[in-house]
Amino acid sequence: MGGQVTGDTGRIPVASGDQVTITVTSDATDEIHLHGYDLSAPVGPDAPGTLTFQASIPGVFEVELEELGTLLFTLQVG
Ligand SMILES: [Cu+2]
Repeated sequence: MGGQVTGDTGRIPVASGDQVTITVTSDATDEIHLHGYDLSAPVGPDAPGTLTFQASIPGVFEVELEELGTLLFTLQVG
């Protein structure tokens, strides 16, 4: 929002094998990108972006707004 990241930031832990849903809202049109899993979804003022997946790859992965190159948070699996 206004170029700032709000809400859950930092490192978010989930258990390996969990079903995970990431929802991002943004006042700018961009794309959510989860590194490692290489999943992406569009996000913008009209609709939130959502990624749903099984956390099958252990590790620490960045979730960013791809166009802006803005780090939203890191996902810790395992
Ligand atoms: Cu990326």
